[in-house]
Amino acid sequence: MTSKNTLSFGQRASNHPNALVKRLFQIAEQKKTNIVLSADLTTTKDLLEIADSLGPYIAVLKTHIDILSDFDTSTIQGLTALSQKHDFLIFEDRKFIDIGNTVQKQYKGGVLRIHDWAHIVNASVLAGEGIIQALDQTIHDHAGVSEDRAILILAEMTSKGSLAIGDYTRASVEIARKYPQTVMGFVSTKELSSYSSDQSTVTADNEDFVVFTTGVNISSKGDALGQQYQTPTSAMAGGSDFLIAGRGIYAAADPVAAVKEYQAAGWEAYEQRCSRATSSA
Ligand code: 5BU
Repeated sequence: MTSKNTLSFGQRASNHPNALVKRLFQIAEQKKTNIVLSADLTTTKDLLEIADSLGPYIAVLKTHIDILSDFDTSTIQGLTALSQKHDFLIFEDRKFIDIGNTVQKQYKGGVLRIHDWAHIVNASVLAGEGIIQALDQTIHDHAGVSEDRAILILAEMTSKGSLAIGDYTRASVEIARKYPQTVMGFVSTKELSSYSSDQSTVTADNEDFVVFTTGVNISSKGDALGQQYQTPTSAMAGGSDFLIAGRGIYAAADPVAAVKEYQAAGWEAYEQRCSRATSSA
């Protein structure tokens, strides 16, 4: 199987079976951005302010909704309104990691009601396939919004000493292949379509997983707690599609200037990849 990621987002949108992925590719093409802002702010006011000022330059806003000190319904109303105003998707970086039955309750219910508002969520397959089955079932149970919801499997992590490697990463790919309607791709440091230990699970011709790469920073190599960064250019060279950046953007002296710099770097690398593929075809 060859990766589809040398095609343009527009081409991938027209062939893609998943409605939310089509929409994501269309947003990226229209706004000329493959930036996912990791908006790790801890009050609703700060979160909504940064989402409003940087919204025009991003394709997706990634949240950690449980780090807010004042979460309430106005948080979600505000985020949803800004997602419509600026045309970005919302990705709750919840990293579900429990038995399926518990995860369904965490996804649908509780105070956070994540399924109501997050277009994208992510999950680890450490506990096995049941977790993806559970999320997939919840999405399918909600006809009407189901075409607006998708899952990323957390196939690798950026932190030093991460154990999300090797067999774990291969299992992530194999499980993803079984849920093409709801698993849109991976959070990983690179493109993973060649990862598989089991040839029987391979490989529909139209398979086109979307790769979200976190740990992206233009000016830092890491932090004091094990985070490891790569640049937008190196992430794109590894086959990433969407670049997740947090402190490199929102903690910059001028976040609007910073997001524009990340947007330009990510988009230039994307266009170069497409044009290299065209000229070698
Ligand atoms: P930063 O400020 O760009 O370092 O923030 C990175 C964000 O991405 C932060 O919200 C993390 O929780 C998230 N993250 C990560 O850093 N590494 C990973 O492997 C995964 C998520 Br999965």
